[in-house]
Amino acid sequence: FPRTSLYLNANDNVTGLLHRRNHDSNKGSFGDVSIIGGADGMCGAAILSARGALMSGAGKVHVGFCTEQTRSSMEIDPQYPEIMCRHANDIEFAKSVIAIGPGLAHSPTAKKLLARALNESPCLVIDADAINLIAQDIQLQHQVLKRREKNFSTILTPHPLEAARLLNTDTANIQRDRLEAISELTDKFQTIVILKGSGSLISDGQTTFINTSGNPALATGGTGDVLTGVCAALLAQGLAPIDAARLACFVHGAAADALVDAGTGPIGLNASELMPAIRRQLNQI
Ligand code: NPW
Ligand code: AMP
Ligand code: MG
Repeated sequence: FPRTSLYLNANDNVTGLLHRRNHDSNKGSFGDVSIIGGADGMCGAAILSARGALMSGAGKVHVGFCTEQTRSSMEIDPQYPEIMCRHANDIEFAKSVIAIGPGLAHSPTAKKLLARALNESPCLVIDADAINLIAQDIQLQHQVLKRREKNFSTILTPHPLEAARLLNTDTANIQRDRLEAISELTDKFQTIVILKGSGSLISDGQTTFINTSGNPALATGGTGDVLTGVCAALLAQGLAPIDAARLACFVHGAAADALVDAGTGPIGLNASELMPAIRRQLNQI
């Protein structure tokens, strides 16, 4: 028997999670997101997360690039100059919602930044290489657990191979029983978990949702980085972590479904094209 209650994550279940904007609201009302990642050669991953956050309604978006130099690898995102680019050391970890991992790599600097984020950031999305670093380091795993004691919010977003690394197993074993895998992940890390893939699962350990949107057009580099930015933006706009996680999964998948219906996929849909469609979903829902 499943150890948690199981629900579908469909249009009807996510409607109303993101409230209508007050007429007199300002950018401060919609929070501040900082993406930490984008080591040399993978700048794009952090940029995709930042754009995903911007297009999902965050009030302000920063990227902190994790380079070995003290300077940022990019001064500006030319396509979206709204995004503020700097070195990760110059991000205020305690003040904004932090999403760490896209293109972070495994350098000593990456590990230090992750330890800081785990300690200092009250609201944190952990993805990609941040997950891989945690999987390899028991100290970092303890730091994840400590966040629960401090009442800090955490969303962990592994794909099946990242989940396998966290549970010291292989992808086939994760995919054989995904409900069991997510239950082991919530038990082990005491966080909200999104186990990505066809029919992403979202769980807080008590309740598990099966996402109903999405299709294989999403099976292309960068779509997970976008999802991380969407999660962070929804947290910044005040959603509870479980609600941010499931609304993000739903609109991310629904955007891909709408694009495929319009003929922009499944072949050749790319992560950049997904973002305007996510924005449309968020405004329609
Ligand atoms: P296979 O091939 O089936 O054995 P990795 P990554 C598996 C950054 N990126 N169901 C599958 O394994 C990221 O942010 C940068 C089953 C797949 O080949 C990270 O920092 C980009 N299996 C870094 O690269 C754009 C599944 O996992 C393997 C699965 C490495 O991240 C791309 C890949 O996992 C990328 O986002 C599923 N649903 N999904 C940029 N533009 O800068 C995945 N797998 O080896 O951890 O590599 O995910 O690419
Ligand atoms: P990542 O592997 O981190 O880039 O994340 C890939 C994103 O695409 C996740 O949100 C997955 O749930 C989604 N995705 C990948 N393949 C599929 C698929 N076949 N069906 C639905 N969603 C998928
Ligand atoms: Mg990824």
